Amino acid sequence: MLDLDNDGRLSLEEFRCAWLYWLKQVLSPVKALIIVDVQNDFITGSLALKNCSAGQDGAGVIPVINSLLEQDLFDLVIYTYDWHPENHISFIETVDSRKIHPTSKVPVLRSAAKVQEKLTFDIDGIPREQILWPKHCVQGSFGAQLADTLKVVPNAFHVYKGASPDVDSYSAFWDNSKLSKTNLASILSEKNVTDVYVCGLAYDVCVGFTAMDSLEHGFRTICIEDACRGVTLDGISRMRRELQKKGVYMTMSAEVPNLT
Ligand code: VGL
Ligand code: ZN
Repeated sequence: MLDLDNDGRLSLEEFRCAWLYWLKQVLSPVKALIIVDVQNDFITGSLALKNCSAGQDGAGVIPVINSLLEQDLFDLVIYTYDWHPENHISFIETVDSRKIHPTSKVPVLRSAAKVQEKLTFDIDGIPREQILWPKHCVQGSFGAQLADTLKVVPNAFHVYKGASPDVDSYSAFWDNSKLSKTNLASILSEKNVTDVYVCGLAYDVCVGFTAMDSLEHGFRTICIEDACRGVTLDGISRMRRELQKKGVYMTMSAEVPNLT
């Protein structure tokens, strides 16, 4: 990858790239764990993963994550929250109150819209695609709280996403239309993080998109697979393949202590 000049010397620019992309990671890794959306609604509430087609129990991630936290393997821990207002664009219950864009495959009867159906809404004249979900993680509700058996470490950061009514946010870095950023990237760069470990709910939605954006921000990104649960089996395997293709490392929690 290094392109040495004719004398075999490394230019400053090449060194800068080498430092940024791998030397820093190897010589002084700073590890962050991002615990994505381990909230009641994905475990026992309106979007309980065990009722979704993969039939996975969201609560299964809790002992795995708690054990990772007890081993004190990370320099920084971040808890993310899906954090929606009452009239959020993703809620199937409020479809009727929204304007559909002409390019949308509008269901004949809007009230017959289905969960996980993709509609195109009209947001100030601009089409915006959105997958519908049952109302979940409403700001301040019980469903939006972290599962109470999840260990919360002191000095952790708490990042909230999806708070704007008209745009969803699967990634904890950006909303789905990249209109605005959360404070996650600045937390990670302020703390000089090099390695981002991701886990939580749901593998094929918020964990996956957070991992992709982590990679895009230049962090070495590692997905702890046994600390994730997903919505659909097909979605999980597609997300897994996509993440691996892009360069996200896949690991299991037992291996994490052996990684740099
Ligand atoms: C999520 C569906 C809708 C998630 C959030 O956290 O994975 N999934 N909103
Ligand atoms: Zn959501």
